[in-house]
Amino acid sequence: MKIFLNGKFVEQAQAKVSVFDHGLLYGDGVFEGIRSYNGLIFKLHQHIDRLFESAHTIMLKIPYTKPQLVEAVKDSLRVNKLRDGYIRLVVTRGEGDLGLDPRKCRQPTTFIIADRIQLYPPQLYERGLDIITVATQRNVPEALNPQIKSLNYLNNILAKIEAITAGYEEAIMLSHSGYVTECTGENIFLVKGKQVITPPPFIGVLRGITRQTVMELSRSRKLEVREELLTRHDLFNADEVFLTGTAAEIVPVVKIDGRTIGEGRPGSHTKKLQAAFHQLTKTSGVRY
Ligand code: PXG
Repeated sequence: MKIFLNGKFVEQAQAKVSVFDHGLLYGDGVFEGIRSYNGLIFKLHQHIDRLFESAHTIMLKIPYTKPQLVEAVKDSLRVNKLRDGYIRLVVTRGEGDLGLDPRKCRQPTTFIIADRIQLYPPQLYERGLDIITVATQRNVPEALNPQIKSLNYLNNILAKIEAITAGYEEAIMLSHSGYVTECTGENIFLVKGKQVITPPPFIGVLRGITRQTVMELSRSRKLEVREELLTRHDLFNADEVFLTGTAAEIVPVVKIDGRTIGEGRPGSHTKKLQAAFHQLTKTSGVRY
C-alpha cells in the first residue's frame, strides 16, 4: 500500500511520523473519512470543505489548496488500484516540542491512507442493531465542539468502551442536559409517521455528510425532515431508528436500552432510504 505523506507517495513501511508530532502527543489535528464506490468518490468536495472548516477553527493552516487535496485523494486511490475504497485524510499540527504551544510546530503533517473498505456484516443491516445509551456524555460544544472533526476521539472511544463492556456494539451519547446527541461514529435519526427527526448540531453533534444526504433523500421522498431536541423517550417510542455514517452508511436500530423500536425489525422508511442511498453512491461522486 502506498501512502501520501507530505506531498510524496511512500510505501506503508516508510510512512512514518515523528514521536514529537502534536497529532500524536495531543490529538492536535483534523481528519476525514471518505469512501469511494466503483471508481466514484462520494461527496468528496463536502469532505474537503469540512476538513478545511475543522482546520480553520483550530487555527491550523493546511499546506495545500482544496484542488490539490482533491487530486491527492484521487491519486491515492489510483496508485493503490482501489475502485471501492476507504480514505483517511489527516492533517496534524506537525512536529513540535513537548509543550502544548502550537507555534513550535513549523510544518503541518499531511497524510492520506487509501485502503480497502472493511464492510460491516450483512446481518447488521438485515436484523438491525441492539444498542444502549451510556453514561459518558458527548463533549460539551462550549469545551470541544463535536463539529470539529479533530484527532481527539477519546470522548467517543470511552463511550464505545462502555458499550462493548456491557456487551453491545454501539453507544448512544447524551448531551450534558440529557438530550440525545449521536453515536460514537454515526449520527442518529428517528422516524415517526412521515417525520424524520435528528438532533440539531448545537446540542453537540458532528454535521455528518451522510446525515445531510439522508435529510435530502428524505425530503425528496416527501417526508418532513426536522432537527429537534430528542429524549430517550422519543427514541423508545419512534416507529423507526437508524444511524448514519460514511463507514456504516444507514444502519437500522431495533432495540435501545432493552426497549423494542417499532416492530423490532428494520422499518420500511429505513429500507427505502438505504436503497435510495445506494443508488446515489452508484450514480454520483468524483471520478478518478
Ligand atoms: N458523528 C461522529 C462523531 C463521527 O465521527 C459521524 C457522526 C458521521 O459523519 P459522516 O460525515 O461520515 O456521515 C462520524 C463519522 C468509522 C469512523 O470508521 C467514522 C468517523 C470517524 C472515525 C471512524 O466508522 N466519523
